[in-house]
Amino acid sequence: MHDLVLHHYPASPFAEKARRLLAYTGLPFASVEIPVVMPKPDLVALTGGYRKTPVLQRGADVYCDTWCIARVLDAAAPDSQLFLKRLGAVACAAGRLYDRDLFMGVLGLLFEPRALAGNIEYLGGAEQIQAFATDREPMLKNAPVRPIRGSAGHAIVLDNVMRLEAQLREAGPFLLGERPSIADFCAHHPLWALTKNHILRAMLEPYPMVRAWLSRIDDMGPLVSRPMGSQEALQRAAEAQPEALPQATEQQLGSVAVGDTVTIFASDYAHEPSQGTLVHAGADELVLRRQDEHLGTLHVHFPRIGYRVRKVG
Ligand SMILES: N[C@@H](CCC(=O)N[C@@H](CS)C(=O)NCC(=O)O)C(=O)O
Repeated sequence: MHDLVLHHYPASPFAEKARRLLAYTGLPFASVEIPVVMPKPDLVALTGGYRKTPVLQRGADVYCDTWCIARVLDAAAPDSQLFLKRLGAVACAAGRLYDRDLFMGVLGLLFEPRALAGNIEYLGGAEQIQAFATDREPMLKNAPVRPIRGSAGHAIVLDNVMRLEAQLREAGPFLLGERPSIADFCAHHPLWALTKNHILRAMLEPYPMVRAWLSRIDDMGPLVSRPMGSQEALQRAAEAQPEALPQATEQQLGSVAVGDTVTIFASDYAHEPSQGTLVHAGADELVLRRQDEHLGTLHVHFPRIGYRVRKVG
């Protein structure tokens, strides 16, 4: 089996979700730092279009989105039981809401005028913040999901934090009991981003159970990683063959079928499509086979939920 390679950058909350999952599972990985803003030619060479952060690579298999990544890590470290047997449905449903609503609420707060100065240590200087804004504006244009600004964002964050505080006090140490689950990692990363902003961090002062739970996840580890250059990661892909596909459990995809040439793109924001042959459509994931001039055959994996598939031609 090939080594795990995480393509990410330090300030990304979703990358922090992947890093915490890696720390919890204890799986070693190589770490490729990618640009915060477009262009990202070496990342896109692997994905065929998808630009979001993070992406996990294992040889010639490329896993887009933290839900795909979590499933790969859970399979590689089965004792971690990220998707719990009891309460698994609740863990996933809660996790999806945290990833969307809590994350978008925190993003809204981070870009309020009163918090902007607090992003300098987090995102870099004024120039980087400007480049970030210039890159993200078109990415979020016409997106059905956007940062929740003003009092609405504040209300979502506070509501979640207050409920987490009460629940953790009654039934910790993790959200669904004794073991961490995917829900903990989905709730953690937006609040981690909040604590990176020294102005907003104070919001968590009155919530000791939440702060202790964040530290419990922050302290998981150690993170067993070594730095890798993007060219080495591409070479790994070029030298490898994709792993065997899962047993066929074909799902309904409307007018699209396995074997078709399709594009797959995120339905929320950053709609850059990846194109190839759909070679697997399971309950959890879609797999696209791409032929790259330099890298050969790649399998690019997407979660089934949150992505659209369109037939080409
Ligand atoms: N659903 C995706 C969301 C990933 C996401 O939105 N990541 C942000 C960074 S935290 C992103 O991609 N921003 C644009 C970029 O990095 O180019 C996942 O779970 O991985």
